[in-house]
Amino acid sequence: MHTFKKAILAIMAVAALFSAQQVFAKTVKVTMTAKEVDLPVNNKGDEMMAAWTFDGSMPGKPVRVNEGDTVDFTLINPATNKNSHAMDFHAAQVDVLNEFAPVKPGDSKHFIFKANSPGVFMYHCGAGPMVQHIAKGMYGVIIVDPKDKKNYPKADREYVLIQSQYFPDTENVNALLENTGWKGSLINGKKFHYDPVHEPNATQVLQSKPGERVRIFFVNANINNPVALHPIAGIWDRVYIGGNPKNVLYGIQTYNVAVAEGDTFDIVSPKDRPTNVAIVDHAMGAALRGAITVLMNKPDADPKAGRGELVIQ
Ligand SMILES: [Cu+2]
Repeated sequence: MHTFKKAILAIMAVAALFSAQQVFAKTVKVTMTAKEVDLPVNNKGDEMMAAWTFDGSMPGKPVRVNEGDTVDFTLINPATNKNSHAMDFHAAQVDVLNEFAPVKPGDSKHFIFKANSPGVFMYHCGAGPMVQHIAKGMYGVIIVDPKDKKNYPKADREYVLIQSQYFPDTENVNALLENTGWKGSLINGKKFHYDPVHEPNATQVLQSKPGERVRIFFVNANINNPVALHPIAGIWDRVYIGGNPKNVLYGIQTYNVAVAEGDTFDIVSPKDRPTNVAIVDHAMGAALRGAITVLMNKPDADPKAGRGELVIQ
C-alpha cells in the first residue's frame, strides 16, 4: 500500500510539472515593421525629426514576456524604405551574424529565442551605422518578468521610461560619435514628456495613490551618456540591477544607468499625505534638456494610470 501511494504521488508530481510547464511557458509572437517617418520630439508637436522606427513610434512598443517564454519574432522591412534595418534584443542569446543580421528593404527576417534571463532589456536596430539607427529612434524595451517573486513585491503601478539623446542632425554620424550637437533628452520620445512644471504643453504625469509601490522599468537608450537616475523628494525603495530580483539594492538616492542598461526602480511614497516626486537624470545637462518626469502621489490618482497598458507613447 505504502509503495502504491508513493507511486501515485510520483505520477501526480510529474503530471503537475508538465501542466505547470504548459501553463507558464508560452510562445509570444511579435511582429514589427521598420517605418521611416517624421515624428515630433516635443509635446506641442511642432519640432519634428526624420525618424526611423519600429512600427512608427519612438520608442518602439514594449514587449513583455515571462521568464522561460519563447519569443517568435518577425521584422518586416518594406520595399518603400531606403535603408536596411535589423533587430537586436538584449534578452536573446543567439548569433549576432544570423538572427541580428541586417534586413534589406523588401525583405523580412524571422527568428525565435527563449527568454531565459529575467530583467529589463533594451532592444534596438543593429544595422550600420548602428549609432545612427538608434539616434533616429529604433529602440525599445523587452521586459522579462521573473518566475521567482519572493524578493519582488507586487507593484501597485508600473511605468516604462526610456531616455534617449536627441540630435537634430542625425545625418552627421561623426557628431553622434563625438557626442556633439545633442539638443534634447527625450523621455519616451519627447522632451519633458511628463513634466508640466517645466513644459506647459505637457499633459501627462505619472500617478499613484499615497503609499503605493510604483515600479519603473527604465532603459538608457542614450548614444553616449550614462543616466544618474534620482527621484527628487524621494528615495528608491529598491533598485533591481538589470531588472533581475536577484540583484537588489535598498534605499538608493541615485543609481547610474549605463548606456544600453535597463533597471527596475521601486518607489513608495509617504502614506499619510499627497506628494510629488520629480524623477530626473541628475546630470543637469540632461535634466534641463528634457529628462524630468513628474510622479504625482495623490488620493484621486486615476485608477487606470500605470495599470494594464504601461505608460509609453
Ligand atoms: Cu534601423
